[in-house]
Amino acid sequence: MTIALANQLVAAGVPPIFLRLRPDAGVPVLAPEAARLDAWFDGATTRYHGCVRFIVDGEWLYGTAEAGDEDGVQVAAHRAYADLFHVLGKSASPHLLRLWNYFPGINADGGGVERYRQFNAGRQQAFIEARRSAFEGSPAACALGTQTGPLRVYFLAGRTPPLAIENPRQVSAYRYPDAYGPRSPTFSRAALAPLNGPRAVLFISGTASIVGHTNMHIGDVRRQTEESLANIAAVREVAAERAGVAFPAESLTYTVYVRRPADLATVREVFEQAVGAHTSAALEAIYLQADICRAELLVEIEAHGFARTVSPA
Ligand code: 3EB
Repeated sequence: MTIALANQLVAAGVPPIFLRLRPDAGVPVLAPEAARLDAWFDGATTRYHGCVRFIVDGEWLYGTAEAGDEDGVQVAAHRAYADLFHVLGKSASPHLLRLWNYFPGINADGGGVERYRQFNAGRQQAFIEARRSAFEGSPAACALGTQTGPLRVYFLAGRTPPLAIENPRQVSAYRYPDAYGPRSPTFSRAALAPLNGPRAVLFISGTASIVGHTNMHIGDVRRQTEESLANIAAVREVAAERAGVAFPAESLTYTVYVRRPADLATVREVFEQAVGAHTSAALEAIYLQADICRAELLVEIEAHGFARTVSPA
């Protein structure tokens, strides 16, 4: 996929990972091909509730919530999450694994409070009202800034609760101090879910250059990329302990968000050196232009992958 096409897709609100569920295999298959998502959502099985459209296959539920932010992004986030929790509450696949959040002006001022922080307030409130854990056990997620469009929240849920994984190098995001906003972000660093097989799927949340709760290497995109990859390595290691099987860097599928298009070559060089330039991880990674949720951050990397497990995750 070209970067220009990827940019158009994000601007259009299409998520950078396209899930295609195969009821026969019972496992989600992930690929970076936009056409697959379109084909998937074309099916007659699409259902609607409020601002959510979703499909189910007996195992997985995949949906999209869209909310305009005429009344501010806090209200939009609350509406999107309230509606998606309503859908999940009536579903046999109620357990969120992974969310992708996209909305414009993520670092812009929303009337005294940064819009990302307003988003966090609406999101956390909806989790609490739905009696979902807004802290330990939150789903994996990312939150990126688009150029235009409504808030779009894409979500994948399953029949069994995933195992939430944290990063020992980082303060859990749901425990960030309130210097980063009155309501903390609601996500875990990764979610690990068992599949038939026995197999497991690992979703690593958007991962940036944060150690503890502090932004590292301000202005230095090379070192920010290295720090993000060090954080992913730490999450992979915890996931490996929990699953009883390794998740090597080159076995994962990555989406790399770059704030400034001019940084692409540097980010790519660091990333490819880390995973191996000739690996499928390097060849299949997609790079997208997006604003990162803290103004100082220049790059964010997310990943997912599968492993054959010895013992159930
Ligand atoms: C961070 O670690 C960087 O608000 O859902 C990464 C992943 C980030 C998810 C979210 C935010 C989110 O805090 C930003």
